[in-house]
Amino acid sequence: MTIDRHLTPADLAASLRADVRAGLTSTPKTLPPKYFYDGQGSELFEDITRLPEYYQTRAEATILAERADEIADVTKARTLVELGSGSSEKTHLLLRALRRIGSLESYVPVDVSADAIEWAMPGLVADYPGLDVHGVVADFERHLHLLPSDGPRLVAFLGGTIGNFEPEHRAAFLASLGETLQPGDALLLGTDLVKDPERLVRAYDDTAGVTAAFDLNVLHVVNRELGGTFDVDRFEHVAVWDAERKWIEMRLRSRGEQRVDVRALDLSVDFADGEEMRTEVSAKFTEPRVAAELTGAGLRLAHWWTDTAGDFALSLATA
Ligand code: AVJ
Repeated sequence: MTIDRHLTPADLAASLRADVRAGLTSTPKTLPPKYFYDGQGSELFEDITRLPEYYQTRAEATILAERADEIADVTKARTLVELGSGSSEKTHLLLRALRRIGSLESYVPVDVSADAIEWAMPGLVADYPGLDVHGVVADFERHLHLLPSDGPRLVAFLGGTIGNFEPEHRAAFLASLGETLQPGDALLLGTDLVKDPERLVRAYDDTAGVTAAFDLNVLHVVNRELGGTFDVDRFEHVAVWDAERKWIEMRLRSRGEQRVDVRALDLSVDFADGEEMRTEVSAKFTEPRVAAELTGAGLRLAHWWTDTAGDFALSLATA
């Protein structure tokens, strides 16, 4: 069990400062979704995954349960690299299937959070005797070339998180994956699919208000980490479907005119009454679009699997 660290706490603090400054001084104002996930935000996200309106996590788990053996047979992966949190039941489905066919030697969870990796590793080592668990603390948008390369590798990027990237950013990320993957390696990608806009909006604006609390939590993060003075009660959660760009946007709308200071940035920003700050985009896909974007990155869509309702897809792409 080893951990490579390509990001220090100081690096993370510096990106938070730069991102919050850039976002709050741009028009319209934005905050990047990656800062949702402090301890409280991660718990709220877990709660989201159990909401009746939020079908994605269940749909992806169903597909994976049905397809894990096939994925193992097709990839015969020696190394499973997982981009993003690596402690979920979905990871276990893949690990079990790859162990069953005897190909798997190492599991590489990659996350920006050292805590997330350190927390998950001992349990994985205990559950899979002999498996080399090799954590990597890294920004997988920048450090892909530093990942262990014992092939064949299966790189899993699940949960639909790729939907949080804006198009240019997503293209750059896929291109760098395309360059990193060697012949024989594969990418397993989870994407949420275009569907009835009303269902999509409900998935991001649930009746219990959990998603609203998750969205507002980013203001607590800025207050705590950067000495912000956001009055969280004076913002409200909004979810909007952008039919042209095919994405859900989460926003925080200012209730009334207000000034917010961010002391660590020496910054004051004014919000107009009703002004909306964008906190997340979550893009929704179709098969042709995923196929085209993979092709554009030098990858080939080899398998496309959905749940019966056609809500969510897992793609297996080869280098
Ligand atoms: C974890 C990024 C896939 O976009 O659906 C859930 C995050 N935001 N509810 C998503 C999220 C609001 C989620 N991802």
